[in-house]
Amino acid sequence: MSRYDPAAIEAKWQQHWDTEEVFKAKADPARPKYYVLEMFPYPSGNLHMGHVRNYAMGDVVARYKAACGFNVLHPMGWDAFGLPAENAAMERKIHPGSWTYANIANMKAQFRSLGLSLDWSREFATCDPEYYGQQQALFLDFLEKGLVYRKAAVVNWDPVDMTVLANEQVEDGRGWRSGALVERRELTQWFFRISDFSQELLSALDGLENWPDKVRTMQANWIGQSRGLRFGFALETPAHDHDRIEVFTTRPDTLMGASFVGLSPDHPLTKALEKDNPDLAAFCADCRRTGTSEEALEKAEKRGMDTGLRVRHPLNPDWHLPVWIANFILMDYGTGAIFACPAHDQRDLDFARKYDLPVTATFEALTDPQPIADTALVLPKSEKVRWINHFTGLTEATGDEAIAATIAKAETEGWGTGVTQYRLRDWGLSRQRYWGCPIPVVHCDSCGVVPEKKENLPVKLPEEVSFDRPGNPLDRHDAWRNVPCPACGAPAKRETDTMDTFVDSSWYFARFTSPGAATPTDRAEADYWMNVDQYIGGVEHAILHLLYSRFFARAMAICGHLPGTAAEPFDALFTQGMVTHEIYQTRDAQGRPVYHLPSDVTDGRLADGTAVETVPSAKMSKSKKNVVDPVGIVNRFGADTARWFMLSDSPPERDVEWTDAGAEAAHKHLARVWRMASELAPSLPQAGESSAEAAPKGVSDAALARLAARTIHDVTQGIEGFAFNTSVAKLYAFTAAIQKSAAPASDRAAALRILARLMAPMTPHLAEEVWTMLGGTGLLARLPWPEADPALLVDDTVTLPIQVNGKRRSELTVAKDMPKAEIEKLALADVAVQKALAGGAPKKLIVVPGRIVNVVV
Ligand code: ANZ
Ligand code: ZN
Repeated sequence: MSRYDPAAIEAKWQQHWDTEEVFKAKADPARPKYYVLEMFPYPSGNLHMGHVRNYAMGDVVARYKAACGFNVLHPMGWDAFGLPAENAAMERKIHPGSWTYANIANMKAQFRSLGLSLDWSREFATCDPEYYGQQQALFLDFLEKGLVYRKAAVVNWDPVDMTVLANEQVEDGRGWRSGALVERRELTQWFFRISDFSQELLSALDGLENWPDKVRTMQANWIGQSRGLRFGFALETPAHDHDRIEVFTTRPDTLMGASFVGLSPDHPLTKALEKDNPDLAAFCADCRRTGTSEEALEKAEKRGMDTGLRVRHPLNPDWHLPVWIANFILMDYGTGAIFACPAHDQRDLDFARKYDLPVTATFEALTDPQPIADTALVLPKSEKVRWINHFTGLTEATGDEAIAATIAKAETEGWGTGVTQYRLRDWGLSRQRYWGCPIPVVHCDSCGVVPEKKENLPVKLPEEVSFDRPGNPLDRHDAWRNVPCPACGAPAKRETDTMDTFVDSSWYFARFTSPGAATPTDRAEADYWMNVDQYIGGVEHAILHLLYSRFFARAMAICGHLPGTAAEPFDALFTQGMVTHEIYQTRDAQGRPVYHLPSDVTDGRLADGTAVETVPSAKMSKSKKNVVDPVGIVNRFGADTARWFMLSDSPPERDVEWTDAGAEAAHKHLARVWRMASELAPSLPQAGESSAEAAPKGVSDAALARLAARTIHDVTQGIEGFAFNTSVAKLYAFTAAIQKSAAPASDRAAALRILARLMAPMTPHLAEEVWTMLGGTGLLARLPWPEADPALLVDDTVTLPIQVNGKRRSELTVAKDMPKAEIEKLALADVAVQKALAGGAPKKLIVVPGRIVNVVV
């Protein structure tokens, strides 16, 4: 070989690793384990650069930890259920399964070309019946423990996709995929009881020290703890079996500013009233046309309707308040009813102004108090304010003090209770789709909902289905639906809802510990491999996926499928930045952007000379034509270049911009490393450094040995600290120094062998090649991590500035223990000093050892 040929090199080493099963993990209680996991991909069909970056990072960690002596588990699989497969089925008339598995085959080949140190023997797709059958077993265990249940609930209904959407799948009141306006419907759905774990999921965040703070904060906000008061307003005259309205408030201190009591359109009392009030029924029907999310309700215009009912204020039975239905009140938060204090809550104020309801302030600012106009006086709870006739007798106090005093009063007098409320709601998992894990229950007319027998699992999806109509094909698949009841044997019907795909990804990490087990996990394997030591993925999963996984780990522990110590399944989490690329655009006659492929742009112009605008560092997106295809890059430069560049330019947590120039520079560098090795190789005695030796040897040149030690140290620190870009920078510098070194060939070869070992986590193929070319034996992938000789890390030189007549003119790097006389000699020989002396002798020459040299001329 006369030039760097990544295609040949990479195929060769991938083959070696494969045949020697280097990355196959086996539990071994005698060895410390390390489980590194990157979030598994959705098999869309092709890898994108974001994947390459994500998996390159994971691979650095996996290979490094293996070299450090850990028994590493580094698995990969496919998050394979979900809507795109059904959409493809509809568009292309092909079965979702065929589409999915074809994509997996394609992507797997792309994965393999990257040379990742993955244990493919553990691979699974979540749409494999072996996987989802175990998920059904989990579901039945959860059912037995009361961790999953059925209830009627108001849901977001996507009328085009004909499915229920989670709140976060509703964007601006529209379905995230269909774009259709979402409606509210009441359906009986399955729910995981995640809200029972709110407190626990919140407080355990404190222990996750190796998670990014921003992720912990996002989770905490999502769980949304509020402390407040729960109490009731007595109805003046009972209506439809209701004699009081329970409310939840976080500001009980403002009770004297109550203006009205508000009910959600979905409140049971509202529903009772609707029956004999057609106007109210019409109003509520209208309200239900918006989504259920807080965001949707927040944005909608405030609307309401007076029910005509009146309630008594708990502090004064003669004080009567009207009861309104208001569209901004959620049914599944608190009690679905509120008391409104317009003076101190903006939503209430907007509402009160619109319907001309009273606005009564209960406190005012200490300095320069203003009357309430169109802006509510919402003060932070910790600020001191002046209270107006407060029923607890407070005058100047903070909101927190007033809240505490109010709750205490309510509890002593017995009309209310202090409570902690969470925003987190139970997780609705029912989806009316085909391409998901069937919920393993049967509906029987006499027995009700009957769990499928475990020996009948997996409940497999039927193969022959049609997607020619919207809705769930399982609903119209009679052969599949009609089954005998598992309890009484009478004709019954299968549940046709399938599980939310978030379920599939909430426990895959546990399944990887024993992917073939006949139960969800093999406890010995799970006990050995759990927890995931390092989890790596995109920040877009910072909330739901991680929260659901944390819930699942707890629920699985309750059912005995995981040890209790795995309740927090991910010891450390790293969220990487995006891969971006410039956008090239021109404008059409209307001024709208027209996008151009990078390949059509040369020096900022199109072929016809039109100048293009450049948008820097934009997220890659097909519609903007700024996507770089990893396959093309690997074909052109090799996987090592793609990996090296993805790791080199930015800190891993930040975005990195893909540029052609950057990729070319990375490639050139790797080619240089290869060339240096190939030039040195012939001159070496083929003695061989064996892979059994841990410590690098052979660099006798003092400067090179020192730099090698320093590089080992710094690269190691970079990897340990997830600062791969700094490791790469040190490797660049080390390469340049070896190239420039005048040390004997054997020294430079030894230095290059160290370089290869340090590069192995990043560019594993080239590293193996260089190692072998320079006489290393065995696979680098099995070689221990080099250790720096601590003696060589001690810096024993010092740099002294040289001042001439008080001005810094030069500097001198000398050994720390160099005698004064020698330093004087060197200083006088300095070019700048000679120039200043102009042939004469200095008036004075002062050497302050370790600090400075002063010359007076
Ligand atoms: C009276 C009040 C006075 C309130 C005031 C706020 C300010 P967080 O902090 O988010 O928990 N609320 C209660 N249940 C609701 C529901 N189901 N839908 C919509 N709003 C609801 O919010 C709690 C506050 O939001 C509660 O405190 C209640 O209004 C409202 F100056 O009660 B407050
Ligand atoms: Zn039955």
